[in-house]
Amino acid sequence: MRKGALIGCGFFAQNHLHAWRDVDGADIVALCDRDRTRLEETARRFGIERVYTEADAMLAAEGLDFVDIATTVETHRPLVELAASRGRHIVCQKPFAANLDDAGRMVSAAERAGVMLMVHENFRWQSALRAARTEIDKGAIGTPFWGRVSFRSAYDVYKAQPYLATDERFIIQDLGIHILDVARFLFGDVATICASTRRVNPRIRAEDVATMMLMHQGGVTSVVDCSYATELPQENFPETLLEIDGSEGTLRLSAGYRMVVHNGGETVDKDVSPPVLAWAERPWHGIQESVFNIERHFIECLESGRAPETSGRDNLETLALVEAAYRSAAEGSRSIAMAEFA
Ligand code: NAD
Ligand code: 89Y
Repeated sequence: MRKGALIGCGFFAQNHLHAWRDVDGADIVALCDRDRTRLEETARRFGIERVYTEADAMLAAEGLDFVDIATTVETHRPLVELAASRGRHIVCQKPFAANLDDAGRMVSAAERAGVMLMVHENFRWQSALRAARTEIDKGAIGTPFWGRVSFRSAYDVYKAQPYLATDERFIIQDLGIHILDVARFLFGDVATICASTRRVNPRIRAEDVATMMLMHQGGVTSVVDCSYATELPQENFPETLLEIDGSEGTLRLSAGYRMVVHNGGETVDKDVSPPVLAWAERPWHGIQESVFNIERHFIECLESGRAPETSGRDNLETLALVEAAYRSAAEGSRSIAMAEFA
């Protein structure tokens, strides 16, 4: 059994803790939060007795195998470096770091300490998106040449995550980061990107709409589009929709988790709805299942010694896309070569 501790007992960490209870081979034995009220409420909810308001005190006192960092981005670098200096394996929430320089230093710190570092980049672990990737890998649509990865919603995300309305950056850094990572997961690494952004909601500080075009190294062109200003007749939050065209057919993942694969005159229509785990709540259930899947993956990687799919080093590529998208948008949607970020 791997002993872990969670740092940051806020909104999303509750999903981490529910999921850890279901992961074989992991046990969360201690909690840390600077906010004593949140810490104690969470400790009571999950029956965890060992609680700390300071992460270094927790790391000094507890014999842990890993820490799971679920704080917001400003504290990721000091907490990752602290955990690495104590020789603990690390899971860190997205956005992994506030900038690429910090991210590189965090990856180096983990590598120097010989600990595993996984970014909690969970969207690609949603079962509907994995089902689409399985179809591509099977060759069901031949060789993909074009794709669209789309997330459009008017869901009130500001209620549970008020910092999204006041941070200097919003949709690319918070949500686009996942959708860009899904584009990498489906179509591979990226050669160039261009982006446009805008703010539609006057009550928030930063951009709530972003449209990006990516030329992938393997030859696919993709469009990654995100919006929290899109009121549809049916609210699809938090579904990521796909349109993928290949040399032999097409794949569509539409609202309601409906996947349609068309090839050679034959069309297969499948319901790829995620399960609603015992502790999950609609509409978050697909995301909640992906939290369980990525945590299970982390423990499997610790067992096998394999690098996690979304290791810190891998995530540098996703973070570089975020930076490049902001740069492109600020420079009139100029096409940015990812080599600029190497
Ligand atoms: P939150 O503000 O609700 O919770 C963060 C908690 O961390 C707070 O309770 C705060 O007191 C605590 N904290 C901050 N610094 C600390 C420190 N140094 N030591 C101990 N505790 C500390 O934030 P949230 O909405 O839960 O978001 C947390 C992270 O999760 C963010 O990075 C966010 O982007 C991410 N998130 C991810 C997903 C996903 O699907 N992957 C979904 C929502 C949020
Ligand atoms: O913070 C975001 C995330 O990671 O997934 C959805 C979200 O909660 C709001 O955009």
